[in-house]
Amino acid sequence: MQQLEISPIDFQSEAYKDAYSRINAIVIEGELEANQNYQTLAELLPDDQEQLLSLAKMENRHMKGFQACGRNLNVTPDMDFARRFFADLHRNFQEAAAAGRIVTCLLIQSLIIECFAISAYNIYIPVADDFARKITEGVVKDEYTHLNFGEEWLKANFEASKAELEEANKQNLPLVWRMLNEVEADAKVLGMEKEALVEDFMISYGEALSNIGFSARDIMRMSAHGLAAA
Ligand code: PL3
Ligand code: FE2
Ligand code: FE2
Repeated sequence: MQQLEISPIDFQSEAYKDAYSRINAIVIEGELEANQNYQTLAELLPDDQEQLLSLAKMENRHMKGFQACGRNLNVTPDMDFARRFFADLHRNFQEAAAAGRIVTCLLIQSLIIECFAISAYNIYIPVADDFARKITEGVVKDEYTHLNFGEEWLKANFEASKAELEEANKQNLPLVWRMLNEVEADAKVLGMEKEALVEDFMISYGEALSNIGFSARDIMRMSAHGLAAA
């Protein structure tokens, strides 16, 4: 028996395609930078080089998948917008890498960016077009393994990393709230609510901090950084 699916989203409307040109670009740029960040981490962590290079390769596949999603909807991603969107987080990662601050690099890429991606992709999947949904479902599975890499490394080095993690969280978490505000209007056009994104992010990020070894009290304090401004 065939079932009729009534979708309120018109994937070919000008409004949808306009919003998609920015969201799609953000995701493509995010995957590209993630690819570069894992290559950098592979240099900083020679013991884990092989694994990190394999994560970098996965990010490259993700980028290609999302480029195909844009093409499928006849949308040209606004890459200039996306580079500006990531500029602060990108600069913080590069400065940390140049100074050999591995803990900060892992917090930015494997915790913050991966949790941001996981929440965005999970919220996107139910409202995506069929083509993009299949791609995104495959991608989000990989992102959990990337988050897990960061969690495991930071857990194994928790006492030595704690102070740097707190400082890196303080510097970078406010950027996430600002970025969420910047995508709020476009995300809504795609059927994604900011409240759902924030909630999902908080859950993933809080769980990650807990797995690494932070107490519930630490997590509350750390997650609230910069939130007041959001
Ligand atoms: C690392 O593996 C991935 C980095 C990507 C970061 C993406 C952040 C996305 C925020 C934008 C919210 C809308 C998502 C729409 C999903 C296609
Ligand atoms: Fe990815
Ligand atoms: Fe990832």
